[in-house]
Amino acid sequence: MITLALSKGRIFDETLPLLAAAGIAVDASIGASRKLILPTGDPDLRLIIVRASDVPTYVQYGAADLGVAGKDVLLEHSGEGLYQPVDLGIARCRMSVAVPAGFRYAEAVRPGARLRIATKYVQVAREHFAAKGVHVDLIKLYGSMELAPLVGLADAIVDLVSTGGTLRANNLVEVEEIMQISSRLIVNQASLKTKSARLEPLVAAIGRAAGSAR
Ligand code: PRT
Ligand code: MG
Repeated sequence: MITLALSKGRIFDETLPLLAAAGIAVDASIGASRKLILPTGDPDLRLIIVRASDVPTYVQYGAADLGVAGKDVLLEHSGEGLYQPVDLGIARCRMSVAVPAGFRYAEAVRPGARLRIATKYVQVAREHFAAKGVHVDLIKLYGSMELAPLVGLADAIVDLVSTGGTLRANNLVEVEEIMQISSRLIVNQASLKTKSARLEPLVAAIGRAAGSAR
């Protein structure tokens, strides 16, 4: 049995067409059910539904052979025991710095300055500001980062932006793009050896589906 870990929402929705193109049918309505283990058209392949940030952990420990995870999630994970063979090009967005409208960011990020940053992405934020020589106090949050600068918790946030609608709705301005983000297929390194006959063609087929989807 091969197990593929996915999170609900955009990753599930955007992975299904790739699986279909790779010859693996999944009943889309099943995603709305509360089941956490889902069958596919291939009796030898099942899906498990986990939190987006937990996908690398399930794959690392071999509880799932494969998974789909955002680059944002992978950068905050050790990556230990994981191969990242394919950029699927799905669930695209960017990781950016945002501040309240009117905050003079260009003046605030001078080398030697000090800033309070709220984010879920502390590793990326730490490296980004260290490279600029800016000291940061990082405040780890698990969601609704947009609120932090509005109530005085932080000067700025590092968060994912897609349409920009959430920032606009909260009177925040994107002042710096740190990187482009998309989701990757990740594979347990041991599984790739022990189940190579099954996994290699599957990884190749999903890779082809992703390549032709772009
Ligand atoms: O929601 P949950 O806490 O369970 O976990 P999660 O937010 O990590 O999962 P999910 O399913 O929301 O996101 C899964 C993956 O989708 C992320 O890891 C990203 O790689 C990718 N992705 C793509 C996004 C977005 N676009 C995105 N816009 N993840 C989150 N957002 C959020 C963003 O954090 C912000 O709050 O959407 C808001 C901004 O969207 P716009 O369109 O208003 O700019
Ligand atoms: Mg979310």
